[in-house]
Amino acid sequence: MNELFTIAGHFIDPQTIAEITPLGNGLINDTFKIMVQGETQPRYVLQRINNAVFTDVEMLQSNIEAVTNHIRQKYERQGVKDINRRVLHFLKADTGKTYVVENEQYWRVMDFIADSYTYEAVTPEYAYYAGRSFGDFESLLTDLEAPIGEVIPDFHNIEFRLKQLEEAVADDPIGQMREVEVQKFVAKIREAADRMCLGERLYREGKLPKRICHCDTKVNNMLFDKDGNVLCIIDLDTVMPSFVFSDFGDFLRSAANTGAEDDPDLDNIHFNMEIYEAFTKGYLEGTASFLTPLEKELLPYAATLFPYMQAVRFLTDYINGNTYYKIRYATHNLVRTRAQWRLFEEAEACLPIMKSVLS
Ligand code: GN1
Ligand code: MG
Repeated sequence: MNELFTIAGHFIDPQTIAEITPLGNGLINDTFKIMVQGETQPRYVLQRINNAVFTDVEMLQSNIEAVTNHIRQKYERQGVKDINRRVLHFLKADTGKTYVVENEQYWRVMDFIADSYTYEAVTPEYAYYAGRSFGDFESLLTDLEAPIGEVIPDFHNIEFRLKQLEEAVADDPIGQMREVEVQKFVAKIREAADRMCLGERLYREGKLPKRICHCDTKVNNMLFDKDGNVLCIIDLDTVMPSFVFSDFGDFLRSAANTGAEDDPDLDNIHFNMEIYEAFTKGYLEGTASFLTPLEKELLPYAATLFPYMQAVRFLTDYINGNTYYKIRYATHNLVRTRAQWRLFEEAEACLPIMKSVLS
C-alpha cells in the first residue's frame, strides 16, 4: 500500500491521499482508484501498465496523448460542454512525462470521471449510443496528423494470431496438446481459418484501408452518465491503425453475447440480433462520412471475426501455460475458449440475417 502512495506521489501531493483501492476487472493492467482527504468520490485513477504486453511505454503514452489532445481540441472548437468528463486526461509526473518507472514497473495517473457508470451488458438503446460513440470516435480521428504507432504489432491481424497458435501447438511447452478437447479446438480453428483471413487478403490487394481505431471496444470500456448518455471512451492503450472491423466486431463480441465472455454454461451464449441492429445503426451514423461500401458490406464478417480471434488468442494462451491473460483458475483460458467458440458459431449462424439487416 505504501508503495502505491509513493508512486502516486510522483503525480500528486501524497499528503492529500486518503486511500488507494482496486478498480475494475481488466485482463491486462492493474487499476486503482485514489481517494483524496475529505472527498467522497475518487479523484484519480492509478494504473500499472503491463509492460510484458506493452513493451514500448513511450510509444503507448505518446499515442494516448496525441489522441486525447486531438479530441480535446476538437471538442473545444465545437464548444462541447464538460470536456473533462468527455475525454481522458493524464497527469504529468515530476519527470515531465505522463508515466513513471519504479522498480521496473510502469505507472500512470489520470483524472477519475465522477458520477460515471460502466456496464458489462447493454440494452439495445445503449448499444445504439455506443455504436454512435465508437463511430464518432473513429470519425474524430480521421484527420489526426500526429503519427500513431502500432503499439502491439499485428494486434488484430488474424493471420498473425493463427501463426502464434501454430507456434504454441508445435512447442507445446506444458503438454496441453495431450488434451483431446484442445486438439479438437485446434482442428476446428484451422478449418475456419481460410474464410476468417478474408480481411487480411483484401488488405494486401489494396481494397481495405486501416484507420485509427480503438481496438478494445468492450462494453466496459465506455463510461455512461446516470441518464445513459455515453460520456467518454476509456482504455485507450490499444488505439492504433486497424480495420474498422476491430471496433465494430469487438463491441459485439461483448455486447451481443447473451452470456459472459468466460461463461461456463454454453447454453447461456447466443448472438443477440437486437443489439446488433441497434449498434449497427449507431455505428453507421457515426461513420457515415468515411466508411467505404466494402467496409460496410463486411461488418457482419467482423461480427464473426472477433469471437473467432478471441478464441484463437485464449486457446494460444492456454497452450502456452497462461502467460498473457490474467486467470482466476487453471482452466480459465480453456473455458474462455469454449465460450468464445460457441459465440463464434452462434454469430456465423446469424450471418444471413446480419446481412439482410445491413441492406
Ligand atoms: C484484454 O485489458 P482488457 O481486459 O481491456 C485484451 C483485449 C481482449 C480482452 C478480452 C491489450 O483487454 O485485446 O479482447 O482482454 N487487451 C490486450 O477480454 O490484449
Ligand atoms: Mg478494459
